[in-house]
Amino acid sequence: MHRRYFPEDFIWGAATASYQIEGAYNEDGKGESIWDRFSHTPGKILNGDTGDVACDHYHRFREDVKLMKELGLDSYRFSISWPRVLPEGKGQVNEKGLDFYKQLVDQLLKAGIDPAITLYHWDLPQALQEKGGWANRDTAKYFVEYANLIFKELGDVVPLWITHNEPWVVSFPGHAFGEHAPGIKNYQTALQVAHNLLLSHGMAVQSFRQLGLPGKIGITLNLTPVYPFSDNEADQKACDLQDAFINRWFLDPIFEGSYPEELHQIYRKKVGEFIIKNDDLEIINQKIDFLGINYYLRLVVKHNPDYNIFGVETVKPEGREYTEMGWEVYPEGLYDLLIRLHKDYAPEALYITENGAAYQDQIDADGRVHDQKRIAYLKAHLKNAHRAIEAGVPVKGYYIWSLMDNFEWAFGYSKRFGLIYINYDNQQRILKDSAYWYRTIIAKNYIED
Ligand code: GBH
Repeated sequence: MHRRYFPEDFIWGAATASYQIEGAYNEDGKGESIWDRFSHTPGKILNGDTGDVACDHYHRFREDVKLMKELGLDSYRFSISWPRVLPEGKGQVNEKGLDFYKQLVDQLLKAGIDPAITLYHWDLPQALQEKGGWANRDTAKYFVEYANLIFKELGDVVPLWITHNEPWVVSFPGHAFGEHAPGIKNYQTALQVAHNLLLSHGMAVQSFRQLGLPGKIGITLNLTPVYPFSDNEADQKACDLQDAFINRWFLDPIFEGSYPEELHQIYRKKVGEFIIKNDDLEIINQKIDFLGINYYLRLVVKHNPDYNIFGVETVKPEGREYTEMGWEVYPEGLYDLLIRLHKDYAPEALYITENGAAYQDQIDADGRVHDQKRIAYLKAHLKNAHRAIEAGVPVKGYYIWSLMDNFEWAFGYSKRFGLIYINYDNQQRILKDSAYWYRTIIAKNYIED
């Protein structure tokens, strides 16, 4: 047995997002979000599920913080519901909504857990969607006003700030594929949305710097390493395009102040232009303190001219293990990704802000949830994060997705990612075996392999 020790100051965490756990969707003055609207639209979510109640975390956060403490978490990553604090998206502040987050932060600090706040994890105020949502450049301005409000309220005590979670998902599943709120299917809109999201990120970082706050600020991207199905030229080209689409379209502007030119050309030809104003790319290209990475799977792709605008088809390698989401378990991809990011972009620090897996969990006769597959998944990924650290990549922390089972977007409650099992009939929380396992890892600060 080989012990892989993590750095002394390594951050062990778990993550959630407001719409996925809070519930209380219309309480205490909260405004409607695009996810309220979307989930209340018949046919959009599996089984007609909604986040109306979810894990009822809004009412049970004290109990939940106790569980986090039991696990020994160093940090808890959660998001703020913009319409809970600004029901109209701008203007009038809902003090009760703000108060919820102040109390949550207070509880966390008392428990010795560092809050890590995501400002936007997809629940845009519906009132702003009525004005065009993220396709409207003004939304970037309102986002910064909202961010400033939160910075001023919590900036003294919160050490880690994430402007956006996965702008790729907001842009494409949300505005090109219609699978996520607001359910738009327009590729050109999606490109404008991606740009405005990036712009709002850059503007929020500028604001954060101006306020001179003590914490660190960055952004979280869903990054998926892409591998070619074969080494023939067409497949390699397909691989490169897919990588530009999902990874570099966001990494390049943030770290280099430019969009990948080859893909931009294709978009110009096949989709149309989106509006980039004078110094937008300079604004997007702000120095960030860290890059947040959400890693779940890899993609294997091949060239297929009939497939999509890039002529790229995703294939599922045979004989591999897949999670309940149908995502390939490929822990080595995390190592490859970290090495690549360090080499190509060299962020000052990296946090794995999400990693985890959905499996079909059940409560056994002994009242416990024996989620061995999840433990194996997490352990294998931690091993690869550790290999990257050994190779010199500044990985500073690791957050499991998710602290608890929750509303898995278009899949509703059918997919369970949690360390903590939620019985949605009675809101009972049950620590899965993976939660006990994680507790020992945190306490020891090493894994064995
Ligand atoms: C994250 O999204 C979210 O941040 C979180 O809220 C969510 O609950 C969690 O993960 C689990 O889904 O689409 O087949 O081409 C992850 C979204 C999923 C986006 C995989 C990229 C690439 C594979 N990512 N996807 S595919």
